Amino acid sequence: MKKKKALITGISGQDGAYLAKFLLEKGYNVVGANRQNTGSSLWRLKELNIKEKVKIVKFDLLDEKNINKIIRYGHYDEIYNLAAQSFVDKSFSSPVYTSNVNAIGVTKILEAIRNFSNKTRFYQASSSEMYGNVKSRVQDEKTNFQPVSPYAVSKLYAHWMLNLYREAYKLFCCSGILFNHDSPLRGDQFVTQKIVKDLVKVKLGLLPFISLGNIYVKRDWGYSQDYIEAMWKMLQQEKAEDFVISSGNTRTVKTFINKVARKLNFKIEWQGTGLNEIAVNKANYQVIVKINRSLFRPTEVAHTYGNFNKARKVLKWKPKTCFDDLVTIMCEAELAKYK
Ligand code: F7E
Repeated sequence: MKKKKALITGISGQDGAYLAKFLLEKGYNVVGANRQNTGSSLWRLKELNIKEKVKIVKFDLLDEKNINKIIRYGHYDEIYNLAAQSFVDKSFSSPVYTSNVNAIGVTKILEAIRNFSNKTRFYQASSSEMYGNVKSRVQDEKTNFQPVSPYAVSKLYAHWMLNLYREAYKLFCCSGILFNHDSPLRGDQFVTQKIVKDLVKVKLGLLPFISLGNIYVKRDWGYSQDYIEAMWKMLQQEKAEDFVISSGNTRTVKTFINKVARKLNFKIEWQGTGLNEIAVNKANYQVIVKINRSLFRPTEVAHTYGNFNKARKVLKWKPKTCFDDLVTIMCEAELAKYK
């Protein structure tokens, strides 16, 4: 049987790397699309021992000609668009760039598929951020969107555009509304990896304390490796649809800190409130967590909590890794770097 061929944009990111490994194991011919042509951005592929197995092509979501060329001549069975300006905080300082990449860039891909490769199945990485400050406690595919960041607005634009192309041109395209998902390959700028890395440094005496923003927001956190399987499953269905992919649980950033601290054998005590809240290491009364006003976002999603029932029923998907295991996996991977 002919090998399936897939293009993964954002191959250098956490999900891109795990998805590439997953598809290679399924026997796909995997092409990775990357903005930079340099090897250093591909460290995650190296870490997973797949760098030599993936062909890399230069791809830029700002460049329509480049997108048309890659999609027209690539003859892909499946395209996974994981490339994005994915930092919510950065989207407040770079709203135009964020929109060009996350919103208009996706329209360029949809146009290229429609014009040159209309049998290609397309997966778009949508985000739970799109729900914003919606009132409902739990969010699913029918929940209204109320975005509260330029990032969320840009992702919502792409989500609606994809829905339009599916309806108007009968393209096979799916939007995966993924809730936060992390792993040892997560970038340092995201809160889970920042907490793990910095608290390990504090433990080893390499950093006095860690600074954080709003620790009372709640997030539905899952494990990236579980979530990429759902992306693939969406493209194997008879009918193209959108799916919420989540853990079905929600916790505060503070709970994440407490779990990591316990895992690293810190006994901590929280003192104070608001910007003066601190966590103290009870062994030596050193302050190890401080709150920093500059790390708060202008507007913030208070809580995310996803209902993945549709994915459970249609895709036969459910998360395999619980919150505690995610914390353990991330802490152990970080500690192993110092051994
Ligand atoms: O923040 C709070 C912060 O940056 C989580 C992306 O993959 O998931 C991710 O977006 C929460 C936020 O992820 C710090 O305010 C407190 O409420 O890890 P994060 P995110 O913004 O939720 C969604 C689903 C995506 O689609 C995105 O692409 O933690 N927080 N203190 C902090 N966050 C950071 N980064 N740094 C802090 O010091």
